[in-house]
Amino acid sequence: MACTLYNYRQLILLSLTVTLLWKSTVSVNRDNFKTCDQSGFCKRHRAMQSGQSPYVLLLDSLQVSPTSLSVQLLNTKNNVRLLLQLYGLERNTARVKINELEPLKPRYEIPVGDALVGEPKQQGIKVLDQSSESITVGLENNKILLSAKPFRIDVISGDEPILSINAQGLLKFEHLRKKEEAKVEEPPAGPDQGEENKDENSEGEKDEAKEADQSENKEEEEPMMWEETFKSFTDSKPNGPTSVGVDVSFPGFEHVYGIPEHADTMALKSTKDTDPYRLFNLDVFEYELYNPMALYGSVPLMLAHNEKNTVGIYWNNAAETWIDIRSNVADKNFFSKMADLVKGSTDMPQTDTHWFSEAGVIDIFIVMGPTPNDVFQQYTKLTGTQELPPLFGISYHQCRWNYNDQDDVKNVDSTMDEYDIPFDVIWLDIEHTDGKRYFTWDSHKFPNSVEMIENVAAKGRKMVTIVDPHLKRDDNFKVYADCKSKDMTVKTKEGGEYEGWCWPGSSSWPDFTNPEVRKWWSSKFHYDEYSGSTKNLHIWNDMNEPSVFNGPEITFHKDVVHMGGFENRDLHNMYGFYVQQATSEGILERSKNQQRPFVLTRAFFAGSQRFGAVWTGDNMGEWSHLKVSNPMLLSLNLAGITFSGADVGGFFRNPDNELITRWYQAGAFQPFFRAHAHLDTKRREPYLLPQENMLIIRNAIRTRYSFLPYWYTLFYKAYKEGIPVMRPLWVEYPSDKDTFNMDDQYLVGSSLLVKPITDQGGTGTTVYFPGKNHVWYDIESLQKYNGGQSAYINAPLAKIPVFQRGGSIIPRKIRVRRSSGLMHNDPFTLVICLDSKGEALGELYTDDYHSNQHKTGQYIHRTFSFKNSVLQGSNADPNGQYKSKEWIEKIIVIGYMTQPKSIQLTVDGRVSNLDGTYDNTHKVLTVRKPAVNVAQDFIIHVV
Ligand code: NBV
Repeated sequence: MACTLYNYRQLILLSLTVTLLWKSTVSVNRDNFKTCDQSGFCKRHRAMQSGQSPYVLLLDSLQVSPTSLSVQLLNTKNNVRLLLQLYGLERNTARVKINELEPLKPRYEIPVGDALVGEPKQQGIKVLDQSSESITVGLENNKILLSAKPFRIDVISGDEPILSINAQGLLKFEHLRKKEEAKVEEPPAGPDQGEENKDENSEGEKDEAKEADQSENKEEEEPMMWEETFKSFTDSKPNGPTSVGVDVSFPGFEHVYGIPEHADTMALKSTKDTDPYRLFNLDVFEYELYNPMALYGSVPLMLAHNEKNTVGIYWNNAAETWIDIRSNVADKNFFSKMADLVKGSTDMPQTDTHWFSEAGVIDIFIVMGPTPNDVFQQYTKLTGTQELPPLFGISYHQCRWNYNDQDDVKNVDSTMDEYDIPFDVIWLDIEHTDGKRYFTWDSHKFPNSVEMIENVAAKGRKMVTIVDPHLKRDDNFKVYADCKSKDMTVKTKEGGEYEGWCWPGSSSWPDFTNPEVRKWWSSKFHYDEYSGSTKNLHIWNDMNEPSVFNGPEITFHKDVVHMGGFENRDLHNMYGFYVQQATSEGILERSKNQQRPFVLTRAFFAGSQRFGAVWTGDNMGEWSHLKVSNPMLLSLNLAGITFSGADVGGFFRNPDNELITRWYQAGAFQPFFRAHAHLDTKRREPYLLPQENMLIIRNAIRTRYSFLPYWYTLFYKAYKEGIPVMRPLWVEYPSDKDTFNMDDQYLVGSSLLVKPITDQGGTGTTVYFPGKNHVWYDIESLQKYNGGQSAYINAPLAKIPVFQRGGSIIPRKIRVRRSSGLMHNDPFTLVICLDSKGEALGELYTDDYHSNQHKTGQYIHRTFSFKNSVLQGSNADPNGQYKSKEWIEKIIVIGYMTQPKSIQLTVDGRVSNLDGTYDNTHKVLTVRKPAVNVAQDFIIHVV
């Protein structure tokens, strides 16, 4: 009865607020989200005309230190001065920061240690040339030219410009001002300020200042500067206009990538006929595909790539940001393309981008490559690499909204076993709680959560519960009462507790931007605080954009106040980042920093990769959403967030048997692999499907498990070096133009080529095999394909087109068990695909798969090479000291052309003979039981 009553109340509470969200069964309710035209600052920046920059560098103010320079920038229209700082940073990276010289109060900057993992290491710069018009500095092999009038920055690599800032003259810096100052008719602040400046400044500056005084062009008051209304919401804008923006051009580049999260192609499109790409973390119900609307997370990192170079910029700003893109190639109309064809025009391609944020400062990191891997390393030096997940994290996850009670969990767990379908984690969504009070359990449905979790864990599995950041405003709810009494919630602009609506009804939100609040939140995961939890329980953060049902654009009002008096406007895109950070630190702390946490988040920002996994939110059980999952994940991977996935099966709607089967096949080759479904959908655990589909899905999951050693090694590389696990083809084949737009096939590491079937009724697909001298082998049929060409691959329902590169050695575990936890000590099979020279290389990383001891040397990193019929296993890293029970059970050499006479193993100087078989039809040599421990050096001679 209590339960019915509760549901009824809940229903009423939510019906008022959520109907809007729930009403649409077709697609996103666009009315809930701003267009550029409805956003004052977006409109103002977008309206700017190129070639009219009022900014000049005051070179007389130049100050140079060994690693940086600073120089003032004058806006000749309003006489406001900015300070530009240019830093040389390690690894071919530069930083350009522009702030007001004398802001009325400090403008928001993301604290160092948050998005940026630490203070970036500076590196020497050299002034190469200096005149009254420009200054040129050298940084490693690149030159950075700062021109004074009009102000622009050009980055030159060798002799070629690769990036320019303000070349279009779109720099706009809305200085902080008092409201009275800004009236249209008032005389500008210029003359007074000019007087002051005269005393302080040198000759050259006086001239500029004089020019500014004489300028007729006063900064005008424009609509929406001091207040903005969207639907029934008024944004009070107590600080008035505060936005910043500038253009960044990539001469020589036709392709740009990154800036997730958008449900769009991997190669970004011109926004000439659309809104700009928007970065503003939002809960977008039933999101639309192939448009630049904002989604749950934001990483303001853009990469530009051509046959010779890869460069990138990281826009270190957490406010709402829009990015316009223009391309002299894509934006050409039909007639000029025809004219080019006739003239044989060789116009250099160029992509022009225009970035603008509602608040903060301009803080651009230029990562200068020149290779894709250089860019990944440069960027992850700044924001951190992907934290190494525990092995269960990259295994298969079984989720739905909701597993109803303990019996349900037990049932799913045992039925998966009955059908021999491996899985590692079973998840509990919001219904497991006592009335959406996170950290609690519904005592009727989950009377003994510890027993439930430990039963699941007995098979090497884990559980995950959801913990959202909204707190039910109920004084009897411990977490809320504590948060309130400690005065830790986000505040209204008047200073009261901010209240909004979410799942529990009336809710408040802890101010996660405050490190003290994060510490407090972390403590809530300690075993004595989160009762009913155990070490085998991990966490899922949802709704952390944050989602506020009755807020503007379903999120916080922009004028809500965080620590230090900063508005949500200043830092909105960091909120979700902090939620995951605090959660992950809590899970880490509860084990006294011994165990790796697993935390999934929906909202994210640059650097979120340090705290766990990300998923692409509420997709739909439709073919188009399966298809878009690849470009969405590729964009995330390019932007450092490599541990990412999409709900397998699609969250909304009921996918048919074919779609869900194909989705599992795709998910099995994506980094984070979790099936999930909406509360209203039909149950769809794999064993509920017709046998044909169940068997295919089981096979896809088992294939994932067999490749776990390879995935784990790739995640280690991502953790160590920042190289993404899931890669566009151009990352490995940077000069192959044909790959620049490819986002329906991709590479896992450098050795697996994957092209999942994403079309209804698809029975085959054309696969492009990159690398002119490469060969590729179908992982099942072992059929060989030459690189540098496309081939049609038959792919009936049971087939996943996946190919191993000739020249690679992939470690696998062929004996798949119920969970990866039960496979920890199982032996490896080395699958060697030979290249055209009969050679191959590979590596393997292993450790205890769950603790942090790998950070103190408890790991093993091995390399394998096959050359001249000799396989050699050696240590890749002498610092790795882990004692593993794992051993090498089998070696399969594909593409070995002659039947061998004998196979000899040498370990520690001792020689023994090994058994082998040879399949002459497929040219496959199988070597049995070398039985060497994974940490041992060995040599195998095939004679
Ligand atoms: O917690 C319920 C769901 C969750 O299952 C989903 O994965 C999240 O993206 N959550 C959103 C809230 C409700 C969405 C309609």
